Amino acid sequence: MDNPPTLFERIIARELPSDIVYEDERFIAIRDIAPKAPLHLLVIPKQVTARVDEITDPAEMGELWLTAVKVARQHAADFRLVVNCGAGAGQMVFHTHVHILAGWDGAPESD
Ligand code: DGP
Repeated sequence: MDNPPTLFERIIARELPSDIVYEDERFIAIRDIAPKAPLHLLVIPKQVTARVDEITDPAEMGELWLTAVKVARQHAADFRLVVNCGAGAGQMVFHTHVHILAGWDGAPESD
């Protein structure tokens, strides 16, 4: 049986609203609903994997990171890219995505 669509698939299908800042054939980028930085975007592959460690094709992984960098550079000169992989690392939505965090006034507090 097919898995039910993920939250992000429903956003990609426009079944749920979101603030889309970028889209191409293979990726979408949206503003995070609960921003943890002045700029907080999510770059989401349209091809679903639950976790980033399920991506085994180097080209697919490279494209994800290159797209994240491209979208980040459209919004900020300096930025942080974060992927939470697994519930123990804070992942809540099990559809792989890269967080773009930026826009601090000076450097963020390190953690
Ligand atoms: P993670 O914990 O890495 O799985 O990150 C999931 C992120 O998704 C979290 O920062 C909040 C965000 N998020 C959850 N639900 C929605 C939603 O309905 N819309 C948007 N734009 N973001 C969401």
